[in-house]
Amino acid sequence: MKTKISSIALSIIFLGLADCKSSDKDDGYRLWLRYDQIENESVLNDYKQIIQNIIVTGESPTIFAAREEILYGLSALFGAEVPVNKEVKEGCLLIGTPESSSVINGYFKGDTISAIGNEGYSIFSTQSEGYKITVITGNTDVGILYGVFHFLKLLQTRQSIAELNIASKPGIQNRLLNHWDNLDRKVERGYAGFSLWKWNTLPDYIDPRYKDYARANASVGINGTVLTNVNANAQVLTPEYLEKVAALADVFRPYGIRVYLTARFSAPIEIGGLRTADPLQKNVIEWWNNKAKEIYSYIPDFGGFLVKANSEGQPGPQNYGRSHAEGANLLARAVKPYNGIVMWRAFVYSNEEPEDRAKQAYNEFKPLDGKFEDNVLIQVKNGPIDFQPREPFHPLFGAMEQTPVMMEFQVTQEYLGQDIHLTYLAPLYEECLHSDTYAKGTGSEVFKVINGSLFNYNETGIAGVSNIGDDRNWCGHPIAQANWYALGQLAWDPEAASQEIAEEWIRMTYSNNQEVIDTMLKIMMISREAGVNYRTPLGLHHQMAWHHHYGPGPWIKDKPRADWTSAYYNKADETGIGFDRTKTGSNAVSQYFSPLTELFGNIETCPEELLLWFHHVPWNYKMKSGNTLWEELCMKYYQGTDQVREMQTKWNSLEGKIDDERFKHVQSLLKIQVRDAIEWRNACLLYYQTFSKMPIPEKYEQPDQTLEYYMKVDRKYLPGS
Ligand code: GCW
Repeated sequence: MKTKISSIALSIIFLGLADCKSSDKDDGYRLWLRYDQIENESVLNDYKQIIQNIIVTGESPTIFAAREEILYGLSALFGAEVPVNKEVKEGCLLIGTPESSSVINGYFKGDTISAIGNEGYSIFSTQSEGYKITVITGNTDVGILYGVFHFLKLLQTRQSIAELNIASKPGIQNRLLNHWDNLDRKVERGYAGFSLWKWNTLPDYIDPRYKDYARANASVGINGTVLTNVNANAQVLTPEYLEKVAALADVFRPYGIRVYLTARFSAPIEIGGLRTADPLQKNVIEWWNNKAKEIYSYIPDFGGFLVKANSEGQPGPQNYGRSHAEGANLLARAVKPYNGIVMWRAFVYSNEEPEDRAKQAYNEFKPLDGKFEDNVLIQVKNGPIDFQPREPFHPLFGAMEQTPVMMEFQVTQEYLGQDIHLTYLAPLYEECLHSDTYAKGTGSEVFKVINGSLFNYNETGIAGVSNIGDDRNWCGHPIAQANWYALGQLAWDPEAASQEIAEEWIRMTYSNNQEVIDTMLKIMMISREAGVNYRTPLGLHHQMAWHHHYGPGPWIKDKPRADWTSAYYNKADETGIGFDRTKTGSNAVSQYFSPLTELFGNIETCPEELLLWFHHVPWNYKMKSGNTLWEELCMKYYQGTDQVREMQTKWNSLEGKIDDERFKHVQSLLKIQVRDAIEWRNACLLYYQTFSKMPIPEKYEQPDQTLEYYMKVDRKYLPGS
């Protein structure tokens, strides 16, 4: 799928020289599209030698967007305007499709450019009539826009542009953000302010930010956005709102971004005046068909629907005794004439069933494989519970041969410190994407499921639950921008390495100074593991406080639903701790392919990082290190707090090397994170200790508060819940 030839590691030529003075202020608004002037004279001169003038051919809103970006980006980076030419001369940056430029056409002799499809691009250095030139091309205008962003990235990350030969195309078709944004602008699990969408002033007022949002997404290849919360409100499907949605779609369209909406299954009742939403009833079918027609009259390239049905109180086909397939197909048929898709979420677990929650989605959907219309994708969270700091991959990846399964990652940090803790999530994404499902033997990794190559899916997709709000810096925590960036990069190339993505992002967003890069890389690359260690090491999960999910709450029990409590998941008692998902327990291991069933199912071979996910383990069980389980648990929790302190020390060393504004912001947040990590560690260990009855080894700093103290911590009014 991927034919990317440039490698940041290979072609970095210019290192050193900080681009930022410590007195600089940067509020983070520009994200990774800062285009600060290149300060290193020799680098700048080399670039200016190669790019002396520009030609952009073609006429379309997308080409205009590409032209605006390249002119703005280059003049900002160069500190001088680059002249726009009509004819090719020495040092020309020639941009266009083979159709719009006869010179470019000459290189491809009338053929479309194979290997880059209809969204990819090619960037190459070449000669035209004796002049050295650089070409950015694609088969489509949006391919060119992506190429322009890639080219600007080369300059922003100070790579050589002398001998370019780059071809790149996306590995996944539908690359989306999911906004859990409500119509009152509150964002479910959103921590970066209110929703960007100002429904009350749309469609008349177009906030300039909408365009910057589109630019940022296009720069990482995101081509779709679901505007509304999966806990859906049917009102968004009324004409009053469709007009507003259409206005947003108009802003996003030049940037290759389609809009999607969440469909509330009971909409025919709530806004249509019907008595039922039964998917097999004629009037319900008609209602959705008409609704789709109406939506497309407002938004001709509307992407389709995302649906959460029969999950956590949302209505769905099962209310009428119908299956998920019958529900999904109803909507799929309605949007099919217009090339729309339906993304039907597999995040379901029943109120009534006593079955292990981790097993329920598979049990529900596996029997429906092959029963869906061909424009339905099943959207599956990365793990079988719910975006925990660490989960094994969801067993539905690999289980659905005939129905496309798409990925849902959470970019917003619901369980990983929200907008306060520094957590770079790409290592989590990478771990999941590279997990081998063994669906067709060794080498059946999750990324091959979602890029469609394993089962030849006709549609492929990936979605990230957005962490964006109207905070000036978009994502709350300054480093959280990296998670938005990484989601886009992995959607484009699901095999990309999290560390390379981080390096690019640091270079563009902070500095090309090697010391800054090295330091920030170390902090970012350890941050997710640190977060696992101080919250839920060794496969523990769902130990967070009730409702807001921010702090610790391993003692949570006796709530209306057992599977919303921590005790349900830790199963801590005098004999040990952990959830038995082997044959003697819930047998969730049987949902995986062999050899994983056996590997996970055997306490001796189960990876220790998932041990308590799959096993109830005695407190004095001997771990590979020689420690007992209790000692190992203590060791991990203390390692977690040490790692955060290490992150803090490293960050402090950046003072004066990056701008003061963001330096101080992260510095302050890290102080809170250290405090919180200690709270997590102490609270969890003190609680588990009531069962293990073993001491926290003396070599560790002992908790300075009692369990009762931690149990009384009551955070009120946290955002997002
Ligand atoms: O992660 C959980 C959240 C809910 C969310 C749900 C889901 C939108 O706590 O707030 O609801 O999952 O993914 O549907």
